[in-house]
Amino acid sequence: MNRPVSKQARKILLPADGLELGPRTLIMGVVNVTPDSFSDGGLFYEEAQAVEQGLALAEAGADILDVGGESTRPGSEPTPANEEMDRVLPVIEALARHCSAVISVDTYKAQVARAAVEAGAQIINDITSLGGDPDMARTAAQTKAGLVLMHMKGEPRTMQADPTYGDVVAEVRDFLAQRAGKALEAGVAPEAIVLDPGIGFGKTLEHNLALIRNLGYLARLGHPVLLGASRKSFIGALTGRPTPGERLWGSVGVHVLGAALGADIVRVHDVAHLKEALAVCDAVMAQEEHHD
Ligand code: PMM
Repeated sequence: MNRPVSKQARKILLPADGLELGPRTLIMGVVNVTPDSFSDGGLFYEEAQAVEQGLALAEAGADILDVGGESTRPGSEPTPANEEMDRVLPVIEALARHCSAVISVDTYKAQVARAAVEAGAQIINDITSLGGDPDMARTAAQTKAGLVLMHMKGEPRTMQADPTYGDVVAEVRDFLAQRAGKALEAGVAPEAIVLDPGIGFGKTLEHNLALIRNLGYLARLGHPVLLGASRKSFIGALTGRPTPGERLWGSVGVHVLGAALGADIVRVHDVAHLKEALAVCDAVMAQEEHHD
């Protein structure tokens, strides 16, 4: 395996300093301020609990905290923007004040994204890749926030109803290349864009596995790559763990492998265990590979 192209030293441009990328894989810790997320639904719905959770993840070594106020689990319904802002803005403000991790907001609504950046977020994590709100590309450009573009087929309400692709790896890559082009046209800096294959979003087990195996192929588009596979159901299918909270070891395994295959950032619920696993993985992957 060649050293992944994505692990070269570079920066993601953000409103403040920017985020250094390189051989060390960055960890994005998940802070869901929702009553119904698949993985931790309701656990951190209260503001104080969500802030406490974010601070604990930062303490455990998260580089980024991803704060979300709308569940995107399969079958879920959209949350009104006002309600989403009531959930996420106080949490973002508190985390930005009390810890040094970069804050990202998991939203596809431009209005929520703009308010979140004003509250201290520096990255917009848009699971619709600019498809959910016509104003999102302009908002990302104007705020100068980092922008995660994620692939999803369909929408959360219906996405797991028999997703089909010709060549899933090529289709996801082409989709993300096209959406990155749309962001660039709107004035987003190329160095602000991160690409994510969207594990579990309109994908079968086989689709997810093919996308993870080919993270390096996605990385060759030239943007940093994010992998979010934490506790997802394909891990349950492979390990025989029906409960999301019991999928820790499968999650650690897939993110270590993803890091070796080219992910620059991994989005997870359990930071401490993965931090140690990645320290080992990154040290090995930083070595020269011999070719005879
Ligand atoms: N997965 C979830 C939510 N947001 N954002 C990105 N960029 N990538 C993901 O894979 C992703 C995401 C669903 O998981 P959660 O409900 O446990 O947060």
